[in-house]
Amino acid sequence: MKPFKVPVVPASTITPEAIYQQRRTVLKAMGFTGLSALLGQAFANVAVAADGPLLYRPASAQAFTTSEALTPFEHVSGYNNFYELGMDKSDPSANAAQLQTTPWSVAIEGEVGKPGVFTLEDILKPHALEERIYRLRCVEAWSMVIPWIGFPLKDLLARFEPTAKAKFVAFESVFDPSHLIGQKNNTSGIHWPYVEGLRIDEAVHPLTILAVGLYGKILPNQNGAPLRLVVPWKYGFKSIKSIVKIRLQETQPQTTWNLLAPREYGFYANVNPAVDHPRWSQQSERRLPASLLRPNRIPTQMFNGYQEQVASLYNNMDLRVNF
Ligand SMILES: Nc1nc2c(c(=O)[nH]1)N[C@H]1C(S)=C(S)[C@@H](COP(=O)(O)O)O[C@H]1N2
Ligand SMILES: [Mo]
Repeated sequence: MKPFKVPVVPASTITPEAIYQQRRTVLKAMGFTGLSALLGQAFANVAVAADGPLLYRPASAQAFTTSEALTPFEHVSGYNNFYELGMDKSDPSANAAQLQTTPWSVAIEGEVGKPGVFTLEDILKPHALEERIYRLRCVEAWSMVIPWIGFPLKDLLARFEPTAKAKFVAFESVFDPSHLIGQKNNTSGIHWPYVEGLRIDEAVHPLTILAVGLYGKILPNQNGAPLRLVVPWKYGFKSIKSIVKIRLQETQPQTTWNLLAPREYGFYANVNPAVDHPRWSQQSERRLPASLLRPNRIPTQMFNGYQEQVASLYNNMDLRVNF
């Protein structure tokens, strides 16, 4: 990450989330569940429709949602880190058209019984979509609350039959330097493609999802269309965007920010207010939308507030060493 800057984010204006909230209430009242078959159908549209609504069910458990105020759509889709599309927060939305999402395929490799290269449609078809309202805490000390639409990574991995040697999952983002400005003129110093990884128990945790949408619609390109990881108890950089490869393996994968600055960004990257970044405190965060006049600074929670769900994954680990 670049050195911490105080961004100036305009105050919230009238946004689609009011409409979204209304629609959600209606869907919930209708008991919008048990639609797996229909959802499979709906996927015919996912790959082709640019902006269509998605069919999904509400979060299936209390831990998968929050009553905190949602970050307005304009901020979720206009204030982004996606270095393939540029380094400033406004670059990814401005350059979103550079990301070519059709056709899209995902390679599943390594320690699996059924490896292969699959079209996006084949990847998505069996999965019912669910809303997950998660906090997203960037290592740069800002945060949002985002209503994702997705499905558990666990369910996808199971289809490809991981072997006993599958101890880690490695992910790779799109590589398209002829279109993506950040890869064409590499000013970030990132060694492309962007790569990330999880331990297998983290990957199959019920909170870990692959997202295909947010605010009830297909993911905007700048948020990592057509398929991105969301791991809500870890710093945002773990939630790799625009995934083209998933590899199960025995060894711990290399990860982009750790390669770039190993003393600043670890493999685990669990949100932890007690372990500061070498260049800034992690004790609090700016909940967006925020501004200079209304900084909206709130305390950062251990594991981003998901302690009850995930602390046991790290029982015997020193989180200062494994940061
Ligand atoms: N491929 C890729 N994935 C990425 C990034 C990136 O630059 N490239 N940035 C990460 C960071 S630092 C954050 S905070 C989140 C931001 O996700 P959002 O823009 O959807 O809020 O994406 C993460 N995933
Ligand atoms: Mo981030």
